[in-house]
Amino acid sequence: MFEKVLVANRGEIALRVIRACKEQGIKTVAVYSDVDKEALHVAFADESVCIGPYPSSRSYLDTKSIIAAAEIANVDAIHPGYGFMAENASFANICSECGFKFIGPSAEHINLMGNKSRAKDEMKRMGVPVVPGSDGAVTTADEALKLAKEIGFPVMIKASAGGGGKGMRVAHNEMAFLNSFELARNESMNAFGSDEVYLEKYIENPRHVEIQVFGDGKGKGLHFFERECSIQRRHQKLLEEAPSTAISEETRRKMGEVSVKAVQELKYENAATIEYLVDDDENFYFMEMNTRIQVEHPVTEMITGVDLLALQLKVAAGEELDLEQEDIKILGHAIECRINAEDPETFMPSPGHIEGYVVPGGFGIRVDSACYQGYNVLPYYDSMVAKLIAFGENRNVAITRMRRALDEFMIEGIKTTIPLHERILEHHAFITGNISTSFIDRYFG
Ligand code: MV4
Repeated sequence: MFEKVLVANRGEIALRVIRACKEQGIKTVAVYSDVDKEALHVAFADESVCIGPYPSSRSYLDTKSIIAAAEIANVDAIHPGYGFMAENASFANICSECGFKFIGPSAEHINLMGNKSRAKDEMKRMGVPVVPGSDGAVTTADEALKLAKEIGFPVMIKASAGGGGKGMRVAHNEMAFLNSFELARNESMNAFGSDEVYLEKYIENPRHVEIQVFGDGKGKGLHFFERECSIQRRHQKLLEEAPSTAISEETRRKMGEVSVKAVQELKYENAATIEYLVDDDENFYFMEMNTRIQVEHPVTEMITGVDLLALQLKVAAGEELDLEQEDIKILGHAIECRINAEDPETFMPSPGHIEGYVVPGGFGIRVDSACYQGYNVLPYYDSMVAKLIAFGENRNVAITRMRRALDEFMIEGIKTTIPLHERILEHHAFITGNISTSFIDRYFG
């Protein structure tokens, strides 16, 4: 096992990594920007190194500073968490070249899955169902229109370099298509520096269901069932749960099977999430493969009882993946509420000083947060202040427990989305599991 790991992140995920390291007897090194010296990840780590000023480009996204910190502290490995460096293939490469194990997949796998059109082709080749559409990228408007007519309207135009909803357009008919096509190409060029796009049949009102997977890099793969992430606003997830209310045992088995097959064939190493769109008939279609540990990983940990961060460290250190698919079972139901420092009505950021902070607890409750009373929520970083996770033997128990915990949670001095979560959890459509990606727009828009 590693002796010392550098955590190239901040906030709750930095704490999550440090906690996993501590439990395996691994020393930890925190890195921080000058505005983060009061942050809890600095206090929790064995050592810390300041890597620059607050613009992320000069600290948490600065490869040279992070590598210099790793050299100074003499670590064996670097954990990127999520966001920042987590899906940066060049960073993963430089880590290896400098003799630091990147705790994640190979740069090649990050690269492959970063190109959404290539990722889709590769998945299709491995027998994973994909949305009908163009095979690979389309370049000319003539070719695109011809293809769109073959696919049938409505059609979606997606940026190859996109993901997470950026550079996407829907065209409902032939009239609107060419304009949407040009808009999508321009948007994509401006956002990603590439105007490569591909086409797909548009799936109305889908659900977002994703499979947690793991590979040992030598052809062994495992899945940890699904997470339902349909409750989103502008592609930001608000609440996630596991298992999904949308799929039958049969679909669950199929989604797990094809996902594991892909991981095995790719010889993928470490944690990943395979995202699918699911329609009302439970057809599922590959959307994206995220090559990192995700924000919502705790719901999977709670329903399976497996520490996914510990598993990341073990696999990266070259230890055997001593777990078999039959040993991974769904033991109950878990829900995660992402609590953001935002106005719950307008979603405007609400950074500032936390005057009072009382976290909920009790049976089945978990809080992953890097906040404390007196902490200053900074305007420079994302607004998530806590993840509240409730586990119960079934969905109703998890809902009841979450409502009880939201009621206990006191965060004073800033606005938070706690009241929004309370309203979601008492909504009839949510309680009956009747949710899709339109839920927030429809009921809270
Ligand atoms: C789609 C789709 C409908 N049809 N693709 C949004 C994020 C990006 N990863 C893919 N997305 C979508 N792709 C086809 N062919 C609808 C969405 C979509 C969506 C997907 C998941 C969760 C929320 C969403 C909100 C709007 C649109």
